[in-house]
Amino acid sequence: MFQRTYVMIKPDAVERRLIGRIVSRLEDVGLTIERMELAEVTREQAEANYAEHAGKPFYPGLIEYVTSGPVVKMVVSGEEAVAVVRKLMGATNPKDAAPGTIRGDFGLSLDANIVHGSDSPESAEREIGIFFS
Ligand code: IDP
Ligand code: MG
Repeated sequence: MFQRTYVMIKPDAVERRLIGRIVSRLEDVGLTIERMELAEVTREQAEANYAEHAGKPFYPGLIEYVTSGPVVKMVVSGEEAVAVVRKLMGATNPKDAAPGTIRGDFGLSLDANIVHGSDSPESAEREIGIFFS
């Protein structure tokens, strides 16, 4: 099914000059970058995006981290875009992410794990609304 998903290159990856290589991986499989913007995430946007994790021990640090510097916000589309992006990203913890995935190749830290991608079509529409309103 044709889908849109929300992808975000997190602050550490922007700082490490990884934008081009991450966008290339999305384009390499044939996904379309529909929108793309370098921007700061507001605290309100971060809290809305990660609402499901509110109350967890890592939540304050997660909000702090994602608002710590510029990110790249993207709307990405294509056949099964949500699952395809999740596959390209790899496991949440870069230490568990397979080689060849974005997190597996570029990351080592669970806190700073390079990239965000929506986990369902419903999350995607909600997150696109948060970041592109
Ligand atoms: P996901 O990004 O693969 O969907 P989620 O479980 O939704 O993973 O967690 C959201 C983000 O919160 C992760 O990408 C990671 O940055 C951070 N995170 C998740 N679990 C932990 C943890 O146990 N410690 C620190 N940060 C975490
Ligand atoms: Mg998630």
